Amino acid sequence: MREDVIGRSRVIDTPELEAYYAQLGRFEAGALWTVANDIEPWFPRPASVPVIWRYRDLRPLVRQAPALVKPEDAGRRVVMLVNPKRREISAAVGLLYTGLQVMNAGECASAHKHAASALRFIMEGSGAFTVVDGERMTLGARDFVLTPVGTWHEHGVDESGTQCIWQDGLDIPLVNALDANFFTVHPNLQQPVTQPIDSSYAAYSRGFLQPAFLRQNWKKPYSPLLKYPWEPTYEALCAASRCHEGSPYDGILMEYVNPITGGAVMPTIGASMQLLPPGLRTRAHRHTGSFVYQVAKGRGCAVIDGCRYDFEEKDIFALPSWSIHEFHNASDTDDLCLFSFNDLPVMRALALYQEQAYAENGGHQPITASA
Ligand code: GTQ
Repeated sequence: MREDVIGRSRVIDTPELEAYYAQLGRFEAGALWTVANDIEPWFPRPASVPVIWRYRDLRPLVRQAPALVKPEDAGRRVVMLVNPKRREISAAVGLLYTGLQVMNAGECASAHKHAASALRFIMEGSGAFTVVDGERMTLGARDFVLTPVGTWHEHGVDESGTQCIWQDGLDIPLVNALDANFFTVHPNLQQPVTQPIDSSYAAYSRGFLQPAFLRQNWKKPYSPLLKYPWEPTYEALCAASRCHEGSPYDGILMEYVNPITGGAVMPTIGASMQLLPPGLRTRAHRHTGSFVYQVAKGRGCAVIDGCRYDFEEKDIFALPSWSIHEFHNASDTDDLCLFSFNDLPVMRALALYQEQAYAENGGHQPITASA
């Protein structure tokens, strides 16, 4: 769209200019003023749109996958969640990927590593495990686990377990946008377990106590703690909510952190769990950064750029950068907990983080449509 503002491109094309553009094109060149207003928007204009993926729609299809493909043939048997405006890069929102992985009892995927960083949030089933650089972790519903950049990892379910479904979150589109992705299959397809089960959790799980014998040796750019189980997470949220109001925009939001730095769990991906007490409606705001949410507990709605998205437990939704959003716990009796992961570590490292409160209507935005 043509803008008529001094300081912006406002050239009116003529046949002479069109001919000039054609000449430039012959030499892989172009006139900046033909695209300047598009490539330098006044504020972020995300390609991604808000999307909600309802678990009741997807669960039967995810559960169908094991009858159709074997994990050893699929590599990873995953139903990916794709933003309709980001199909060409398989992103859920911005430069973040997400998918639902399903594994039957007794199945295990081959070990591999990649430059992309990954996380899992367990949705259902028992007996799931993941092995990361020789450490085997047992996983239950709503546990959060990291498989950071460059780590050998594989996932499976014990013979004695049940079919498991978990959400994968990765920065694949980001790493590909930077032309920096590598992928290696483990030479033995399975890696040896070299440490006691859940050993990083044993050492690092009490944030206010740090293992002095370990932390001085930790030089990696991600958290040495790889598993963040649900029970202590929920306990911490409930304890904080008894004493604090929380943020007007996010309620009682707790970031999963690298216990050594207090910063994000991985260099490119941050993650949080937030509690919104019964009936709470947050104020609207917007900020840079793309977010993928999963409803860990309860039900409610998000209002994103005026459109209302009602959600239930295990639904997943995408919040594009700079979209005005607010949350509402629809229950008067039950907590609402939202798990989310995001690209905030990238935004912050590149000095691109911006935040703005929505000022009208007591901080709430008008709802113009329902998804
Ligand atoms: O398990 O590392 O959903 O590499 C997509 C790509 C999971 C994984 C996905 C992956 C993985």
